[in-house]
Amino acid sequence: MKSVSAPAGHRAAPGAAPGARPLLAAGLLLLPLLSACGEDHVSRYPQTTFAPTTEMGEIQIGLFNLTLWLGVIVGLLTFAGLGYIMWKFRYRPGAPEPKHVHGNTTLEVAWTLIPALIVAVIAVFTVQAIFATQPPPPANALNVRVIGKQWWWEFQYPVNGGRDTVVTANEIHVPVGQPVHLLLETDNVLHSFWVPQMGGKRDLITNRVNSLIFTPREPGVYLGQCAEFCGDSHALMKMRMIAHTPQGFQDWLNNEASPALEPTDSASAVALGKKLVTTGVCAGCHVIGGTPMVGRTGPNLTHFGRRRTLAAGIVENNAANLHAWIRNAPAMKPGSLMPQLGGDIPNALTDEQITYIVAYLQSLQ
Ligand SMILES: [Cu+2]
Repeated sequence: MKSVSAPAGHRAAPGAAPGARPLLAAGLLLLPLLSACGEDHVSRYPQTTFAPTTEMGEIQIGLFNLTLWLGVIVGLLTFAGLGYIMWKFRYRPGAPEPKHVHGNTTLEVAWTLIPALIVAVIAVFTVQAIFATQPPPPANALNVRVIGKQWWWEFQYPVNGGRDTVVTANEIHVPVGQPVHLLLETDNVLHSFWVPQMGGKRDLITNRVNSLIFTPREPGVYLGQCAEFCGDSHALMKMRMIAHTPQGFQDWLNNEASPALEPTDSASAVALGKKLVTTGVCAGCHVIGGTPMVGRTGPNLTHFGRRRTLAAGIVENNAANLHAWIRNAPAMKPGSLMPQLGGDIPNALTDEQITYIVAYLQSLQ
């Protein structure tokens, strides 16, 4: 084949012959799959489904790989056949006209049976996976009630034999080595719980409790988010799953079950902030254990200072972000039920007052 130079500005990779372009394109298409094998894959793509850490996730990636490779084989065979036929019966000046063929029973039976067989194989493994990933809740499972909100997550843990409940938001803590049984519900629209490395997503449906059971294996922080369009800030409805050692989890749970610490110095910024929070506008929507606050619209803030992020995982939980959030939450999260509280509105909190509130909330460890 005679080599032809590509026009300027329209070259393939340097040194690549024009015939190498289809190969290059195929390589580029396979790149995401190859990058799935890299060491830093999870740090580059924290919501990856290619690095499962539970049995459920492994079963699901197994199904994906099965259908992927069957598809690759069928695709390669089809294009090889197509290429061969196009080459063999290409136009040649003066050649006789090829024989006309109308139907071929053997071929037609073959290309009906083979796909049916492939689909049957996929079906057997899929049905197996459905049963394997939806077992009845094991007796030793940790039950966590998950409630989808617009746009954040509430997590409830029964403690003291079910007499009390630990309520937290946006960061779900679990122990490794123990099955976790999530009881998923919503008090508004549809949402979907999804921490990709833990396995598949499951919907939160109005007037129904769905369940999701998996056993975390590796301690760590896993990113997740709502996977069902649920309104203005659906894309800002993130969460973190923190998998602890069993002892680490118990320590966390014991701390969560205790009331918030009292400010030690009654003249401090923390104490001034506590007064503003517990007697002011915050009390209408939030609860802080150990204070008279009873609001149920917003997240429970009893140990807010320990959370890594705020506003359902969209920004780091630090003083500057918290200040900006309290000042004007809807500016950070469109449609937020938390109203603008500072800035240019009637009866706004002053920046100084917000600084005290931030100090108090950060002290809630
Ligand atoms: Cu949602």
